[in-house]
This record gives sequence, C-alpha cells and structure tokens, in this order.
Amino acid sequence: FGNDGYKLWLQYRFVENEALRGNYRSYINKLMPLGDSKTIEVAEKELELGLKGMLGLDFLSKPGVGEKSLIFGEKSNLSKDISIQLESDFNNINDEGFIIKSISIKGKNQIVITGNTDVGVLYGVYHFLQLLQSHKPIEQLKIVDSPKLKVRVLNHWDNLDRTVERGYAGFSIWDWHRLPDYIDQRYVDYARANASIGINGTVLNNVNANALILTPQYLEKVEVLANIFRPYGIKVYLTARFSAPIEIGGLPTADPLDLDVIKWWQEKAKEIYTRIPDFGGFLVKANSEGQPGPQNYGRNHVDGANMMANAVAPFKGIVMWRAFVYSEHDTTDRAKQAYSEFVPYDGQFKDNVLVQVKNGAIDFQPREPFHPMFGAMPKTPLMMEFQITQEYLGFSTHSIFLPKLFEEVLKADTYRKGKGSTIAKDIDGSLHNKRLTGIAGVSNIGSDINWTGNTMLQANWYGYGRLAWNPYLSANEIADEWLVLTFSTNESFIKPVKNMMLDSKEAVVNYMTPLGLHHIMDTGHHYGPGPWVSNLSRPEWNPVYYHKADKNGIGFDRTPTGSNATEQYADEVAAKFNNINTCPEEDLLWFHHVPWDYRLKNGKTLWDGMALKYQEGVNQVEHMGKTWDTMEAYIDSGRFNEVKMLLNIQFKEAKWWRDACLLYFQQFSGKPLPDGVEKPT
Ligand code: GCW
Repeated sequence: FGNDGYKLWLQYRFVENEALRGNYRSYINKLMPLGDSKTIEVAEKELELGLKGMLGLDFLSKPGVGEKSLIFGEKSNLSKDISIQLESDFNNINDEGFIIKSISIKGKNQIVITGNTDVGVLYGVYHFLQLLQSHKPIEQLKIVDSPKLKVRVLNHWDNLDRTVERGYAGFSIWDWHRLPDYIDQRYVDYARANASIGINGTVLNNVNANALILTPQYLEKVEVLANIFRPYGIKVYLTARFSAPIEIGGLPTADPLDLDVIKWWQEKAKEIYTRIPDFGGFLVKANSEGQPGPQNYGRNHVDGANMMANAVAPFKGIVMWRAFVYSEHDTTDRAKQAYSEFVPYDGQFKDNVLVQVKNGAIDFQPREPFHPMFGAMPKTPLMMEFQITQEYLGFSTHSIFLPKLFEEVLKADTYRKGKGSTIAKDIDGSLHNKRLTGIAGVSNIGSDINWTGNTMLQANWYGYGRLAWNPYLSANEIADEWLVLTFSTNESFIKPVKNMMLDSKEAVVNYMTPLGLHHIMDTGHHYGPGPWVSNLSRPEWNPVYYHKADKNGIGFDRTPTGSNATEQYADEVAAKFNNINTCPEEDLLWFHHVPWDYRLKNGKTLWDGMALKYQEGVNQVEHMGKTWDTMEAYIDSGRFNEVKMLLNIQFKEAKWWRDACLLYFQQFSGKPLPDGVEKPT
C-alpha cells in the first residue's frame, strides 16, 4: 500500500495553490532556532522536513527576498525585545504550552514560536506545520495553548516476545531482540507522531506484566528507547509485576509491608533512575484476572500502591494503579466491583498515585454508561483509561471513529457536585481541585506499514492524543483536523468522509449491541457475535450473564430490584437510570430486564425495535461503503483500496452480527422479524 499510510497525519503534502504557497514562503525566509537542546534540534529538523514537503524542496536553500524569519525557542532564550511583547501570553500557558505569534521587531514582521520549555516549543512547531497543511492563514498569528492534563500516555499491551495482547496491527514495534544496538527508524517516527499530538508518555509493556522487563538486560534496552523519546518530550514508563521481587529478586514474598520487599523496590527504582533520570514510573495491574497483587498477602490496594509510590517518589516518579478488578467470588454483578473495592480508600493513596479507571464498569464495550467511580473519589486523582485498540469493536477490520465514544464519556455528567460535574472536569482536576491529572489510551499501534492495520483507525490514535491535550474538543473538530492532515483539503472529500466517520460509532453499536446490550461478543477473542456462549468456567465471562434473555424479556436488571449497581451513581443519575421511562434508551438493557413487547419511545415493541436497530447498523455500514467508493479521485489508490476492502468486510460482518443475534434472541422472543429487517440467508 505504499508509504502514504506510514506517514500518518504528518504527510507534509505539497501546497499546490501557488498564491498560497508564495504567501507562506514570504513569511519564512529563514529558520532561527534559539538554544541548542536536542529538542530544538528535532524541532528544526521537523520544520525543514515539513516546509520542504509543503513549500518545495528548494525552499530553505534558496530563500526568497526579505528578512522574515521563523524564530523558535523557549522563553529563557528569547531576546528581551521579543519576550517583553509576549509577557501576558506567558502568563496563560503552563510548562508544556506554546505561543505562536506574529510580532514586529525593529519594524520587521516575524513569527515567533515559543513556550516555557523547549518541549512546549516543539508542540508549537507541530501546530504551526499543521496550520500550513490545513491551508490556514498565517498573517496575524496569535495562538496560545496548553495541555489540560498532565500525564498523557499510551499503554502498549506489548509482550516481550512481540505479540500484542488485543493488538491487531501486526507485532509489537519494540524489537527487544535487536535492542539496544539496532535502532529502528520506527522508534523515531513513533516519537514524532506522538509529540505532534502532545502525547508525553508511553508505557512500553503489557499490564499483564512479565517481570523480566525490570532486569538489567531489559533495562539497557528500555534506556535506549528513553533516550530516543526524550527530545520529543516523551517519558518512558513500565508495568511492574507485583510479584517481581520473588521472580527476579529471589525473595520469598512480595508482601508490600515486608521490609525486604520495600527495600527491593526502592533499589529497583534507584537502578532504573540511574539509567533513565526522567523515568515516568510504574503502571500496575494487581489482583485482577489472575495477576498477583497485595491481596495475595492479605493487604489492600492502598498498601500496594503506596509502597511502590514511595519507591519512585524521591525521583518524582508516579504510580498508575489500575482499578480494573473483578473477582470470581462475587458473581452477582461484575459492574459493581471496582467501585466497591476502591471508593472506600479515597484519600488514602500517596500524592504520586493515580488510580486508572476504564471508561465503563465492564470492559470497553461499544457503548457503556460511564464508570461510577468518576466523580466519586474527590481526594484521589483518577486517570481515564480508554481503549484505542478495538478488542470488542471489530479489531482493526471495522472502521469506527472512536473520538465519538470518548467525547460521549468525557461529557457524561456524574452530578457529584451538582449538574455540570462532567467526567472531563474530574480528570482535568477542576471538579475537585486535583493536582495530578492524567489519561491513558491502550494503543492500537503495531508493525503494520500503516501502524494501525487500517488507515481509518489512525484517527483514533490522533483523536485520543488531541482529547488528552484538551478533553473538551469535539469529535467533529478532530475529524476535520485529521482528514485534512492525513488526506486532503478538498471539501468534496472532507465533508462526506467526515459524516461517515461521525456516524460510524453508532453504526457499530447498532449492529453489535443496540439498546444497552453488552459483552455478547464471541468468547476469548471477542470478535464477532456469541450471545449463546454459556459454558465458561467463570460466570461473568459468559455472554448469557450479560443479556439474560428469556421468554419474558431481555436485559440486566441493575436497579434496586436487581443487582442495584445504580446505587453507585449520584442520586440524580441513579434515579434517571432506575426509572425505565427516564433511562436513556441507548442504555435500556444495561439497566433493565425488559419484556419483549415493551413499547419503545417510537411506539415499536422492544423486539421489533431491536431488530430494526440491527438492520439500521447494517444499512449505515452499507452507506459508509458507498460513500467511500466515490472518493477514489481524491486520494492515493493504496489507501483508497485498503479502506474499501475493509469496509466491504465490515458490511458482511455487520450482517453476520444482525443475523446471528436476531436468530438467537428470536428463540426467546418467539416473534417474527418486523418489516424492514432483511431475513437471514
Ligand atoms: O479487556 C480485558 C482484556 C484483557 C486485558 C484486560 C485488562 C490486558 O480482555 O486482555 O488484559 O481487560 O484490561 O487488564
């Protein structure tokens, strides 16, 4: 498929319009880097690459007439006459923010890109290049922007043998075997792509962790990656297997209160920081799905997290402790367990601990009501965990624009401090004055040429980064940006493809899990339908546990007559979900067991309405395919054909979902398919 996909949203396509190109050239006769840090070096390189690509190869070697320069460097390296003009702007940015401004120095108009740190400058440089690629005017620039969250990380579920848990774009990009000596160009391009959207950290390995990553043999390799990423403002983090003191430390226990164990982690931290002075810290999955943790020793999450937090605290490291826990012992409702296990500990975690919470209480479903922990721990920094890789959403085959899902979650209102207590405000710290803030995205990146296995899904990596920077952005804006940078500025392309992207999320919900259905994917791999599966050893792994279809109806009663999971929400939210008339229909079967002939708001019975939703999903995918088919003229044939073939598969599989689910559920409803729903063939 060529290299166009490899270049992601950093295409630097030539600006064909001569007048516009001339206008851009007239503003940038010279690059003026200030300071000599590695970060400024990579910023200059990126400018050269981008400007040559967009404005012509000869551009910087043969500058035009005039003396207009593009000045870039951090505040401390600016000359007095410039910094004086920017004083009030500097008051409006944080350490990673940037200013891009047209200013006049000694009667000459110049463009300055600056920030409090060189990394801020680099973010500004990427933003500037994006302006040019989007054909925006640069006459009167005055852009002042800062990230709203501090820790903006990718989580790679990458194993040391290069397989990737729930990864669908080839193998891991980390070539552990050939590190530390062999430096794959991908590492650099990975850093560029992430820096261009403001991602400032990466957890290299799977949360189902292998303790070997903490041995000197691997740390030597990790150190090399950290050195590559550093100029790009990207910190390296590792997952820490809780039982590492036993497995690689030779201790008899991993009890977090044991003095030898405490010492082992302290020394391990020191060893890591000696190699990597800006190491970010640890991500831990403990006492979840068989992973070891403090509970193995009769201790709790606070004991475990704080012990590790103490080890990294002297070096300013953090611990991201995951709240994705559910146990085989309490089988009434898996959705309730994380809240019950964590909320009582509010206020007990150390200052450098973030509790990392998945967006919903079950597991990355096409649609889930928001996790009740959000808003409910005012004294604990809660970090959002989104899944960019599509474990339950058709892997990298199905095209879905996830910023739609992310936006829905971030805007959800927890009501914990009255109306307007949105999740975005909890995670950016403003709701409860939290100092440490963060967000994690489980990466969809692999060794495929186009990184994500499907060009359209690059938008989810991009969109995640943008929302990590500013959780108040809309999916609509993000789609616009991504399409322009990735493909074309032509409105005849942008408009229809954007609509297709914005509808894609609901299409997937409709053909997989409409009306609040969830976790009915086939077992183990989670690809394709499997609502009939009922033979797994743990009840909460079986789809039948979630849909509870019988001849009376379908759905999981989570109201007070059922599991009462709704009591974990603020009163206003619980009341809304509990009442079948006010419960949003998109979440209906998440919270209620509903009779087949219950009347939906559109007057249809539940059975007819559900069948029509499945059909609607199929129709939407068909429409997506038809839209894409008319786009051939606007983009390269490699990416065009790739997406076309994938949309064809998605269409087939949407029908598979519809037919399988309706035929299965029909055994319980005992009703015929309504008009408008295609009969299974
Ligand atoms: O979504 C589930 C996945 C597991 C994953 C786990 C988790 C890394 O099925 O593959 O393990 O969640 O988030 O820890």
